[in-house]
Amino acid sequence: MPAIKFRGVDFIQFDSLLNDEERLVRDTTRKFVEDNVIPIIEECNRAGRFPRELVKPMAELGFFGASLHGYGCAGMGNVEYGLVTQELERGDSGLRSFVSVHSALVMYPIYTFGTDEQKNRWLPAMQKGEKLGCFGLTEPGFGSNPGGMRTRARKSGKEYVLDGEKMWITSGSIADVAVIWAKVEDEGDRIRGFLVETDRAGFKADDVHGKWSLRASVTSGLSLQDVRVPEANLLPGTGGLKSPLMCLNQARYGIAWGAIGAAMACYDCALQYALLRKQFRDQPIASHQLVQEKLAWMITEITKAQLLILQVGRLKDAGKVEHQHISMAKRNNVWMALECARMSRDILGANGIADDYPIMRHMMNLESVKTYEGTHDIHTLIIGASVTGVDAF
Ligand code: TGC
Ligand code: FAD
Repeated sequence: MPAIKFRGVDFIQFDSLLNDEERLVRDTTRKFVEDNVIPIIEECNRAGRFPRELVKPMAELGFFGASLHGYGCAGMGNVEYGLVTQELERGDSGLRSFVSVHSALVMYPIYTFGTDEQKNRWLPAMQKGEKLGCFGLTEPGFGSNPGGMRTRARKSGKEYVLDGEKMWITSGSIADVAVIWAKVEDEGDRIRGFLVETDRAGFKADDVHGKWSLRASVTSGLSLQDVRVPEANLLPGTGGLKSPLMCLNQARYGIAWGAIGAAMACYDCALQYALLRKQFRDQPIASHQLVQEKLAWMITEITKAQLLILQVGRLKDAGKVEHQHISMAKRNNVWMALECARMSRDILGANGIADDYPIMRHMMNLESVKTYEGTHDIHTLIIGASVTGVDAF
């Protein structure tokens, strides 16, 4: 089989719904991925290696904090930002994950909840990729229910002392700063966010090994034992679970676009393969109705997913988006992408399990994407609560 090269996916002239800047950002990111990610990603995936050499070029293209204004950030619209994550995830979910966490879960809370001093210290350096961030919400015992967290902060003179464990933290061991969510004992256990430099005494990050998913992304457990930070490290605008959930809205939005990228990679690969691969009477497998049914399902679902997230993006630009809209897009688009990966893998037969093709890697990555940032079922319940007015958590 000749090598299969991605050709882009657009069934209903979706491009005509984008403006010139949006198409330009999409095309620039696509070229970056084609030139820099595709040639190395299978090796990174095999080796379990995060391609750190891509951090600087991604910074130069304005991918970090892309939708923020000032501090050297690109000030992109939400659809432009989404198209960046779509293209990055067409390369690999792990790379998109790195950008999502750095931008939406670390730069965004500093930008939204931080002091001028915190913003000036961290945002320009993070935009340039000179400093990296991670986001510590999940704990070993509290994933879907972060409000149960055990991590505590207590005031001691002009410092806070943090104690606790965080688990499954993307970029944990490569980060310079961690946004740590903790209950503040002196404030009746109110949840607040802290900027914790990762070289502080008592802070430790240990990587999770043996992952079959997101192998090109670093995932760590964090331990904080009597970690002292100055009171100036508290993010003053944070207060309650609502604050980390506001960050999650930003990241979930990017994931809903990103999943389309992974689906497109799988679908386009399967389509090209089906036209080349011959079985029975020397005919391509694309000529069989059962194969066409799979391709038709995939292109229909990809197209519906594009329209859903585009509308959510337009609402976000207009300041009208609600978190349940983002939940619907994250839930639907990641499910859709995982189904596309499974169908595409099937179309490639035995070749589908080998890393000569990107499909199995995307499928394994998407298993994590289905779980993180709110599991599929948690988003079902968020939508359910929105339409019924009744919480079923
Ligand atoms: P609940 O009582 O419903 O809400 C607490 C307060 O927050 C408000 N709220 C939100 N605000 C903004 N955005 C949202 N999405 C919000 N959802 C709820 C809510 O109105 C309330 O406000 P107030 O003023 O009344 O205090 O909280 P709950 O404890 O019942 O939990 C709700 C639930 C289950 C939906 C929530 O905890 C949840 O979303 N759980 C999933 C956890 C999760 O997504 N974790 C992600 C960790 S980070 C990660 O996975 C990074 S992966 C790497 C990558 O991105 O690539
Ligand atoms: P659980 O909450 O234990 O859920 C297990 C199962 O029970 C799921 O199917 C879930 O849907 C179901 N369930 C739970 N509650 C209910 C309910 N009320 N009703 C019905 N079903 C329910 N977290 C961070 O803070 N920062 C990160 O950077 C980060 N990166 C991650 C990277 C990777 C690769 C992974 C896999 C996870 C990452 N996470 C991160 C953690 C992620 O957000 C959690 O894994 C996720 O929120 C789910 O929590 P859990 O794994 O503890 O599963």
